[in-house]
Amino acid sequence: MNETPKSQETLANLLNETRHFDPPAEFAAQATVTADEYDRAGADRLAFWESKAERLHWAAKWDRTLDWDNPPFAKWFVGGKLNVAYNCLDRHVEAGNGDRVAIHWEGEPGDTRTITYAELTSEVKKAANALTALGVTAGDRVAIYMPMIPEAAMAMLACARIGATHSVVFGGFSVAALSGRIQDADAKVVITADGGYRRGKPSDLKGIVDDSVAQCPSVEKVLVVRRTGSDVAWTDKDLWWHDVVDSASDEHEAQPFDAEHPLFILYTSGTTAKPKGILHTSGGYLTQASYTHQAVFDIKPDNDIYWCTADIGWVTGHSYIVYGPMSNGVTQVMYEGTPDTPHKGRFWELVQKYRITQIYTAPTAIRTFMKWGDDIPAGFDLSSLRVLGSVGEPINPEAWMWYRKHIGGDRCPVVDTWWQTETGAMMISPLPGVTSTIPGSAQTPLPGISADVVDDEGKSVPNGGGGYLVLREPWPSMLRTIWGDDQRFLDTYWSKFDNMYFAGDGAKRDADGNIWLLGRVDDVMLVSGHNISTTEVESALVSHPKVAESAVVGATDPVTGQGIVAFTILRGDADGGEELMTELRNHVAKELGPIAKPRQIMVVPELPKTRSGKIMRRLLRDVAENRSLGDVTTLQDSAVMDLISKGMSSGKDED
Ligand code: 6R9
Repeated sequence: MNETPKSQETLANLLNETRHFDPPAEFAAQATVTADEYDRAGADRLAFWESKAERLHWAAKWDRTLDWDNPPFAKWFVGGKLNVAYNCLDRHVEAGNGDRVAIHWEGEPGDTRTITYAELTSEVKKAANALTALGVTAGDRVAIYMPMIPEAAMAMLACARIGATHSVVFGGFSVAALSGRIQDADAKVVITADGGYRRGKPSDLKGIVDDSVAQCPSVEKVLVVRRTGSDVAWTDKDLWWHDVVDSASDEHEAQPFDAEHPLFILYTSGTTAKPKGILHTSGGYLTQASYTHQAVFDIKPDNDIYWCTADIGWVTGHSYIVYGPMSNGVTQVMYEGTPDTPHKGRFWELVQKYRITQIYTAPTAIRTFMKWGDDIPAGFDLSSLRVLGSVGEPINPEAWMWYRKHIGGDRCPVVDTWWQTETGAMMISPLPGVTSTIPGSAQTPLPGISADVVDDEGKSVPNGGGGYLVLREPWPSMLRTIWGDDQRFLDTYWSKFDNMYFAGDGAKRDADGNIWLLGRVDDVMLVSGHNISTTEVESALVSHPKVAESAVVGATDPVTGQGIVAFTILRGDADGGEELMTELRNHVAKELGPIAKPRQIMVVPELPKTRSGKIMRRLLRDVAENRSLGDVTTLQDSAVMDLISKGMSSGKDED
């Protein structure tokens, strides 16, 4: 990792100079969180986190902030008791904000629902009573396999309310993925829907649940929300949500649970191997999800209309649709469908319609919008926006600049937030109104977080150096273990370095100490003895005006060890002939040095991604190496791999 082609300057060089954007004075003047947060957290980290825990309602206060006697098994707010759903719902109603809209929901076909905090509280109470009547008790696991409808959030909160541990499985996953996750968690109940709308068509969720449940003897009941009205097969385990929830009482007193009570399991496969059931608990998780949401988006619950475009089946949906925003009592927009249905301006139409103030989306979406053209967002009034967030992958400087200019009107701070399913909440991000932002860098650990970049020996690298991203101190929303597999938890995250959490990402520090993420270390390529990050080559390609998106992998090369193979989506009507391929290869060589010149560039119409937008480089490596494809269960769209094999026949360039 230490010897990238032109070392630390490369990403900054893509812009010729590193640009800084100071927070506008008016924004800074009204910012919720100020620069002294860093000082307070630095002076006494545990006292800082206690002050953030105090933003929540506790039925019993903790007697110890952190128990780190048996690392890496942390306990936060030991002895404290709280109810997570009460914190997200009842307390806002009790504070007199029951009439505030919790969710402006927009279905893909254009149907809408407006749900206030009072209504949401009442629905969750009913669902909690219904689950209890089905025999679900504290500690049981409930699998949730849902489209993006309000009942998905209600189901999660109902579980939280009764102390059941939810395991949300993304609604695009296959029978193999769903049944494996149900079995691993030994779930007692599954909550699903008859379908949801995506790209104009109802998806089939119930059929996949039926085939999965047939392999999962632990499942006693399946609760089905009617969304699309499609015909569905019915088994003797099935119950309609509207039959059991609508008739349940809306009186339910939330019982407090221990701060370390399991809140949810969320499976993460990364892009390889058997999925890991990441376990999160209650008090510490909610403390950090809530605080980071408030601080990083400058949340003002009285005025803001916040929108996170993630799916609820991704950790971003857990922390920044359900637990963060709702604990802060903010109004949010929730959208069921895809950005291109019925037209490519759908997102911007929603911003205009609801006067959205914060948007949180992924670089892959931003690059897609760039590809679709500047004129699309230009056709809508986006002047309500105040903060723009990015998450999921490194955001290349070009996409960052486009986001700032074409969505944010050069007015809104852009916050690039680095975190993981495992970290539970944001860890590295600018603070709007405080940080001078730099396109392409996640920059600084948030207050109370100690991230570092270290070398092979675990020593901090100086400014200008590169290495591995680690977290040196426990944080409140950290994963507690891998469900049922403490050993794998130790091996995966805690064995590479002593007393440090290894995130699996490469990173470097620029001359000013800002952190730049370089992608997963497993993706780093070794070309003629030089470590080259896929992110940097991708960024270099995307900085060429004719390239919309790119994914880079290393393929075995008899001469250089690995050769760089790039899969590229061109912008608009660019012609992918030989000449352009040569131009692109030279462009990378110019930006990063000749060693980083791709051996081969293939023009493709799509890239294989997970639903959270992460490129499945493993599959592209299989293509580049001419191997048969490995496990594709987490692929967002299986047709993509056919498109790629077709796309590969055009635009091959090997000299
Ligand atoms: C929240 C989420 C985690 C991995 C992480 C890293 C990549 C996420 C990023 C980022 C660079 C950012 N990642 N945010 N890389 N800059 N702002 O994405 O969780 O799905 O578990 O993925 O995503 O590689 O290690 P998860």
